[in-house]
Amino acid sequence: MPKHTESPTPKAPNASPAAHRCGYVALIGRPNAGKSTLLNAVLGQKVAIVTHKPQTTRDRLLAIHTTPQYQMIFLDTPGVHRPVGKLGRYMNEAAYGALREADVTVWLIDMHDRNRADGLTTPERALLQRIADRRNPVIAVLNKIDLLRDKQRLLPIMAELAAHNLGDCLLPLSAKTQDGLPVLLDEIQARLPEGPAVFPDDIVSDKADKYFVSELVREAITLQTDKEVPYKTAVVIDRYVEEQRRTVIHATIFVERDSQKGIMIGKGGQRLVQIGTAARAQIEAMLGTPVTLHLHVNVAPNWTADPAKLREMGYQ
Ligand SMILES: Nc1nc2c(ncn2[C@@H]2O[C@H](COP(=O)(O)OP(=O)(O)OP(=O)(O)O)[C@@H](O)[C@H]2O)c(=O)[nH]1
Ligand SMILES: [Mg+2]
Repeated sequence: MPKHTESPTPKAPNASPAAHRCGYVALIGRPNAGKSTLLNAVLGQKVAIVTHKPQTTRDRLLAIHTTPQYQMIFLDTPGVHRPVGKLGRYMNEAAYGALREADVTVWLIDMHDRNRADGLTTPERALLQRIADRRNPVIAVLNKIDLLRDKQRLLPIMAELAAHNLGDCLLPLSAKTQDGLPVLLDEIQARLPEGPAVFPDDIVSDKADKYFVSELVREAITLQTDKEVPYKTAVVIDRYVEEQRRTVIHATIFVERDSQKGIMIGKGGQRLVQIGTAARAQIEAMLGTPVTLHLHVNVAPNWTADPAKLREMGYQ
């Protein structure tokens, strides 16, 4: 998670050399394709939470990779999926919005998707239509090649993408091992518009520490609960006090039903303690200070279906 997370004010255009490039890069794909893993790999630090479960990312996350030659403003997005309720639609819209905004689209395709026969899956074909409708450059990343024993399996997908005019840049890659990452950065750079940096070079994200804290709690919950619980959970930071040598944080975990609250707390409060311990370790690593983390669990009936409640949970 980034050390510099104050909300940045975009810089006024400056007198960078003409060859300097800057632009928005959307990371788009189905849930679990590896978008957030790729973002963290590019930035060399944990900015986005990652789990093995689909629909981990809930909202658009802006994160910035700056070098002397270029500034890439990445938009990590929720995986495009068949939406359930208002939250699902909100998540898809966040992805489509980033797609519209971006100068370059990086489409991640999960080569380890169990639903794949040959070529693209049916949901990927639906996404292809959306992506192909855009005029901006598209880089198709065939991700998780570290898990792919038979590299021939890349070929039908490459042929299908080429048949839809998306064959300009097809990159087999592993976000996990970072195999192929330098080539990807070169290809993105080549497609960015020329222009000066938009953000100061020490800014990594447009989100404040509080946001990353709530995400790290949600990551711990997603890893330690099952079935529908992670998908019905939101985390809201109630108090955030930076003392001289310690950060004291109070957060409320919202679920939709009493039964989910019971699961979250666990027998004798054990699961909540485990969630708190895991989250605190991550938060301390991010903030670089000791942390006291107080977690409370509350029921907000049907919050994933209610636009006003979604806003209260920070999804707006
Ligand atoms: N083996 C392997 N696993 C990967 C790779 N990239 C991502 N993963 C794993 O795939 C899972 C999903 O990764 P995420 O980065 O959360 O995927 P995402 O596209 O952001 O998913 P959503 O936020 O749900 O849309 C995690 O368990 C990652 O560790 C890869 O290149 N190789
Ligand atoms: Mg993600």
